[in-house]
Amino acid sequence: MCGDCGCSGENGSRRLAVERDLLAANAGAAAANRAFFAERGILALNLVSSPGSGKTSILERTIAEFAGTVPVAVIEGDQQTANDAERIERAGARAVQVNTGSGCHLDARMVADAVAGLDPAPGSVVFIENVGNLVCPAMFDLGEAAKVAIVSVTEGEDKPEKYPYMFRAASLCLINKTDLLPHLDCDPARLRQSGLAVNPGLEFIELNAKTGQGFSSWLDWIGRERRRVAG
Ligand SMILES: Nc1nc2c(ncn2[C@@H]2O[C@H](COP(=O)(O)OP(=O)(O)OP(=O)(O)O)[C@@H](O)[C@H]2O)c(=O)[nH]1
Ligand SMILES: [Mg+2]
Repeated sequence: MCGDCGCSGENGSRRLAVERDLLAANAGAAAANRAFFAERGILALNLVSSPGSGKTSILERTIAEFAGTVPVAVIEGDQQTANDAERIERAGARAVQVNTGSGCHLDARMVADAVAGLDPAPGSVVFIENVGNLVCPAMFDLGEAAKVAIVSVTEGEDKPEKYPYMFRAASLCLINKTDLLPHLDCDPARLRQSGLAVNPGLEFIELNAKTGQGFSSWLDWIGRERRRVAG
């Protein structure tokens, strides 16, 4: 069970009350974040996945593809280290690292603080790389326009059905590391079926951050979402 986020939900009425208060406070902060992004025409995307599925690698390549055309800022969530924020800055975008310590997810207040530091430009894209965890980040609205779930082909085809809350909360699923498919038994079609079983509206893009295959579809998806938030 989660040590500190209160997202488990089955340990008696006191725990349920704490959990309710926590999620209510988070919902207020998330609504304020969403209003901030909407006023400025900013697209905020919350990238969620298990550890190591390739969130930062996808962001590094996305930043390179957008260089000079789309302003990008990144909020990096990890329990410890500034490794990912340093990678993002080397890739050419501004980044703020949030260390959650024993915490297993970002919450909306952490994002509000990080956004205040970043002061993202109107019309920009703000990527929020959540802590690698397929459970708790599903419960926390950060004020994003959409959650993007990333699953790599090395993780197995049944992840969506095993972690349904995450894949239900997501609008898009990026199937990453497709360059490794020749070495694996994974069938991306079965992975899609697993995702659709828990979320019939889920969209999918197969890509890999190694060679960039599939990135044009991902960049098109972001472009579509940017036009949507711009009204
Ligand atoms: N072959 C291959 N390796 C990849 C791909 N994407 C990422 N990797 C590798 O996977 C490992 C983890 O990548 P990261 O981008 O750090 O993953 P992450 O999801 O940001 O990890 P955390 O932030 O620790 O949860 C690294 O060794 C990457 O080089 C890919 O498309 N193909
Ligand atoms: Mg990372």
